Amino acid sequence: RDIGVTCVAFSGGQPREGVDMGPEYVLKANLIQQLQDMNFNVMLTDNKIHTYKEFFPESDQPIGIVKRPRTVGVVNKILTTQVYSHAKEGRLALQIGGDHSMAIGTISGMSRAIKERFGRDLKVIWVDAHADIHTVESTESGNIHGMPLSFLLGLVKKSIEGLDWIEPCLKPENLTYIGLRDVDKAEKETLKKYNIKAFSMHEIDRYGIGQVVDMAIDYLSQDGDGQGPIHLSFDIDALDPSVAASTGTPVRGGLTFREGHYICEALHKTGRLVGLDMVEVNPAIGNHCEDTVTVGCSLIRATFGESLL
Ligand code: DIR
Ligand code: MN
Ligand code: MN
Ligand code: MN
Repeated sequence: RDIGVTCVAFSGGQPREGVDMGPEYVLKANLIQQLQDMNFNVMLTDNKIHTYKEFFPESDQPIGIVKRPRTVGVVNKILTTQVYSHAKEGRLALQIGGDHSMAIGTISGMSRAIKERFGRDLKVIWVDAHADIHTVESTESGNIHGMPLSFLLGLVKKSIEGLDWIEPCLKPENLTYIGLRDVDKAEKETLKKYNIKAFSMHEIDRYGIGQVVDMAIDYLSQDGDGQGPIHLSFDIDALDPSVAASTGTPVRGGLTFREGHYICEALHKTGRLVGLDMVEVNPAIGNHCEDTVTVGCSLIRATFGESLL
């Protein structure tokens, strides 16, 4: 099979420098060769990692407290087209980040391609310590990496400059979270209001990761033939900081190494995965960033079917 790989060397959705170096480190850790060794035909979107530096104009002043809306908007517009191009040709789409604001583009592009190819709605599994569902009105930090889902779900009625092109493309019933443990008050209200399925660390403790992933997949299998395409958006901060320390907003009490991999392996087994975002790897944080980079590579391989036996 073919994999289209898009590097998103972008940090504008949050304040910490270094997350834009995620793709460079992941590629240096030999990911492309590893995927080729798994017999994938790998196609890179760009020969050279695009830094997006030209899209950080001084003029991109905050709107309210929302930071860099135009920059995040233009980068995600490009990303939408890139992911769409891979997915409409039937390639698996791998996006390496970069901060999680990039999911605006990856899921916009993927859902458009899936709609055109199969006439169906995309389903999303969001693995994260955070819910990333703040609106431009409810955000406390102003960082757009905490808001991508509110745009994709169309929760924001009035548009803001730079982000007004985003079309709602995800239905609340097609979204499921795994790994949550740092959800802000307004986000909790949104999850309740829209009845969004979420398996927090509490449910993982209660049922074990095996049952949680089964329940997540069952939940996303209730329409049509029960085989709707799934996109996995994996924020590395879902893992416990003892496993993945090099990330901008670590939260203790996270997924173990195996729990993270199990999610990827089980989703691979469904045969329904069409895309993967691996985001928030920040090589500038911590003393052993190669450890987090290595875990990121290994989660990617697990998602694309690397087997243990
Ligand atoms: C917090 C932290 N909820 C915010 N969010 C994220 O800034 O809105 N950290 N996504 O990774
Ligand atoms: Mn997070
Ligand atoms: Mn996130
Ligand atoms: Mn080390």
